[in-house]
Amino acid sequence: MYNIDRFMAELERKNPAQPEFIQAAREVVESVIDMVNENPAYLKAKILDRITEPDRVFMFKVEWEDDNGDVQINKGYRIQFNNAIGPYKGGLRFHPSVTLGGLKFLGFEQMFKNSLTTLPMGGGKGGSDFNPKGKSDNEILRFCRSFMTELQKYIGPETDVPAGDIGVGGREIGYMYGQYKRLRNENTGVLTGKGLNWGGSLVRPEATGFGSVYYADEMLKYKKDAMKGKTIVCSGFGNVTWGTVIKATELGAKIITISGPDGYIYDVDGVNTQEKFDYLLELRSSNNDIVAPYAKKFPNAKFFAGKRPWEVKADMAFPCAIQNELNGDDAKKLLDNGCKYIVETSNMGCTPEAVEVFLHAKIAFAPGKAANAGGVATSGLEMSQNSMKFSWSREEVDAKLKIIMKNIHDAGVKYGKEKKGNFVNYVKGSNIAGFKKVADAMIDLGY
Ligand code: 2IT
Repeated sequence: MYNIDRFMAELERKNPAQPEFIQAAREVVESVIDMVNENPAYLKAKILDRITEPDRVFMFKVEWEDDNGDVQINKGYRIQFNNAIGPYKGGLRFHPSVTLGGLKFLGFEQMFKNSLTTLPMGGGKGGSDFNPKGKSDNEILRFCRSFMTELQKYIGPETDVPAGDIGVGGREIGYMYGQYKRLRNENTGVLTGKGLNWGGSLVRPEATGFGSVYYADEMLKYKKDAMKGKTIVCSGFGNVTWGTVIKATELGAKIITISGPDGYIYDVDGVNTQEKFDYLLELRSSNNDIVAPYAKKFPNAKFFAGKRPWEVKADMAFPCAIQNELNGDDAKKLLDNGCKYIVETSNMGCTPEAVEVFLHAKIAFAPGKAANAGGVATSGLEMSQNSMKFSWSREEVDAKLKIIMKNIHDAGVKYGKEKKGNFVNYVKGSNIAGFKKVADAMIDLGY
């Protein structure tokens, strides 16, 4: 029998100074421990011990030359967490906050998220502490080349398929894919998020945000409610936020905030025109990592320096930026202001205290590993198209994404609906559904 306190103490002892990994693991273990303790096969297999240990971790040096001719040195990582249900799959994050422990949390989450998508993908994650902020296009090119020169030793279309994450978009994927081809002389789906002209899939750039809104739509329908007319506070201003505002606007909701590391924008008119959608992409590709210029461009919008958008009154909240961006006090503020739905679109965007506030208040809370799975699901669809050497239409990919998000939602209801009343604990439900498939596969495969 597993005892949660003993198990977590041992996990912390074995993984010192990795608070985000421990946070992610604790949430999953809390959700599944009763199910594990009731299943002799899981206990015999020591499933919790095995599933919390990554298969392997690569750490490497990335040397590159900046525009002044100076040599720069960064850390590079790839974590192959678990491949029980398919090749390792997950993004690459380029951000100064990247550490081994941070990537282990992301790889761990990715394993269950990928399981939820219903597609055959294992869990992986990687990246670098490289900071794209202020870098020239040539510097980004040289960094990506050097990064891939080492990474290519560990990946492959049937082994491990990286993609983008924070700081890694179409441009970076292009530079890395170019280097992979130069070194290996092969055209394969070794990365996803590729450009449309060189093996990418329609809808992949929008997919994380679209998927999150499709998931939210299912959650609302389940409560006999609808997106139409809802006001939404959203954080971030990158790729994920962009997809979210486009789809939420299409479904008749109004996004009134976006944010950056410098503060947030309150746009009373809504972030709801093609000009504003396009401007988000412009802000991102400027590499300045600030959102303030939005208020200059659209004078009805106001910029609040150094603050987060959770103080603004709205019906729904979509954290779309980074882990632990919404804490317990923010959660209370949202509830005091009448917010009814929280759709965690960033990975582990809410602290455990915030999640506790939402669940205690029996508010509909969609956890990131379920709500944001549309990105990697569409990566999975990109892999399928690459394998077939064929491309689906926008409508075909979008229809598949929609079905996948509905299935992920329904799995959360199946395992998370409380026996009494109508409340669905999507955290517990999604953790159990994601875990079960990986754990059962691990047992089938032996050790
Ligand atoms: O967090 C994520 O799911 C991603 N960054 C997307 C990963 C992928 O392989 O598309």
